[in-house]
Amino acid sequence: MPHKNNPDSLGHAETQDVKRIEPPRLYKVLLHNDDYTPMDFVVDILIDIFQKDEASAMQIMFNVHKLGKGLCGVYPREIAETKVAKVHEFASQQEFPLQASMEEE
Ligand code: TYC
Repeated sequence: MPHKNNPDSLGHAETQDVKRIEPPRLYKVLLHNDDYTPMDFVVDILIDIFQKDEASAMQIMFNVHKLGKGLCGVYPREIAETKVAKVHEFASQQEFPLQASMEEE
């Protein structure tokens, strides 16, 4: 069977009906500083949820601590939403006020 967008066996092209696939929109996930969440807990969050190694996790945590917020990673929408929800779930289980947010790149 000739494909719709390819020439058939006689070399005739049928009407072009090309649907270009848009690249997925990407979202930054940010972590926000607060005065109560322990540094070790933030480092664990970065390792467990954002798959950072210990050195990168420490660097991001100190960056957030000093500057107020910091980038944890960039992901398609559903993955970013899941990571934000996990941060809030793990933090509230321990009654820490840690906040994450996402913004489109
Ligand atoms: N500022 C917190 C403290 O001094 C540590 C901290 C770092 C909290 C990063 C949140 O996203 C955060 N214990």
